[in-house]
Amino acid sequence: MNYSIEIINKMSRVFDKKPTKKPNIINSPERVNLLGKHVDYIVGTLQSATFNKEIYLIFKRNIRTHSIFRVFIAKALLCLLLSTISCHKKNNSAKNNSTNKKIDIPDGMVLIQKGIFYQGAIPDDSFAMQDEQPRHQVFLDSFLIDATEVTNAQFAKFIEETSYITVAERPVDWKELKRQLPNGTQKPPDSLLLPGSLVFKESIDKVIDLVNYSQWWEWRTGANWKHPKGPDSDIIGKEQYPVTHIAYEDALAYCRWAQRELPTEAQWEYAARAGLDNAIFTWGIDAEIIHKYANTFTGIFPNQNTEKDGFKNLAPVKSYPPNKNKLYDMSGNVWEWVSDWYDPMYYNKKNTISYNPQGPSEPSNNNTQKVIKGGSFLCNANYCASYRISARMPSTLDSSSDHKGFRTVINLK
Ligand SMILES: [Ca+2]
Ligand SMILES: [Ca+2]
Repeated sequence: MNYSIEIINKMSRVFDKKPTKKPNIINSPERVNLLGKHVDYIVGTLQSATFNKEIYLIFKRNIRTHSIFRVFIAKALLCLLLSTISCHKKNNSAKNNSTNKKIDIPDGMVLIQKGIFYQGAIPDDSFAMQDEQPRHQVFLDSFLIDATEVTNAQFAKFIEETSYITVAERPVDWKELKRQLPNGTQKPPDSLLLPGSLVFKESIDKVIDLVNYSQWWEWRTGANWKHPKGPDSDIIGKEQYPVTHIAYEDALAYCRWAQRELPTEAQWEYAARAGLDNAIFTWGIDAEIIHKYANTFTGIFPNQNTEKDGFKNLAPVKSYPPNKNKLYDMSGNVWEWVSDWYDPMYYNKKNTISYNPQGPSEPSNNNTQKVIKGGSFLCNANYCASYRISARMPSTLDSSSDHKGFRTVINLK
């Protein structure tokens, strides 16, 4: 069975429903995954402002004190004002105190207080895609979230206790793959369905065009979380690196074991924004200082990596300053699964405030993909620029690669 790049691209257009305001998005491995990650192998080888803005009442009165009576009225109003504010603060404090007393925050997690924020791209974000707009108000209850991406050490503990086998360590499920392919696609030889995962090629001499993503993505037999670059690689000494090659069900399995959940997209974005209402990035709006705050692809993607941020590949978690919520690597390093189904038109349906939104109730148009957030060490301004807070990318559930991981939450309500 031979697939030409043209056929693959044609199939890609059929499967891909994501609006493409910018053609550069096309290099994403998730595009590859739209065809089924294994097909790529076949191709590649055969060819608020938080407004937790609690709304403080501000009483403004111009009281002129020309008479004793007016002075009396002024004092009475002042007392009323002070007692009101005092009462409000007491209630707020009591809530926080009682919340803090009740909540046992596990090591490595951060409490995100309930609040309201604008989800989606700010109007001035020139990189914003159609599916990030319009931004809309969302209210969220308090929750706990991992300060870092889940690390190899954390995932290893899960594996040790459960003997769980990740999707990338299992033979390719032809029935599942077939479901993602055009009718009539013939089953490839079993030798092509051995366990493996997608790996970014680190040495690329020449890039013919930026549409042909098979130039830098490769299906590698034997690649998985313990062997990120293939059978000859390992994670020894990389315990504090984010775990990779995680498919959606792998992330869910870890969450069940840890008694956690994946964040919703709204939770992830609220936590990443950390009250910076008009920011594009977790550190503000200045794209020129990205190398100080996130592990991305500095230089010209995909073969001229300047390593200006200090890392050509993955970085250990906490290698860069946290955002204002004390969360690390919400921008870059590895993509992070969230629990929402991907629907490119989802934000268009938002014309009132949403309360704890969970995303679409079901996949749209048989588009069985979940959202991933934050971009990775492969994101670059001349391509996906998905290290922006509001950026969203669809990913098929069985897809895994060496730049995709996750973090977890504990819902408090
Ligand atoms: Ca980098
Ligand atoms: Ca990340």
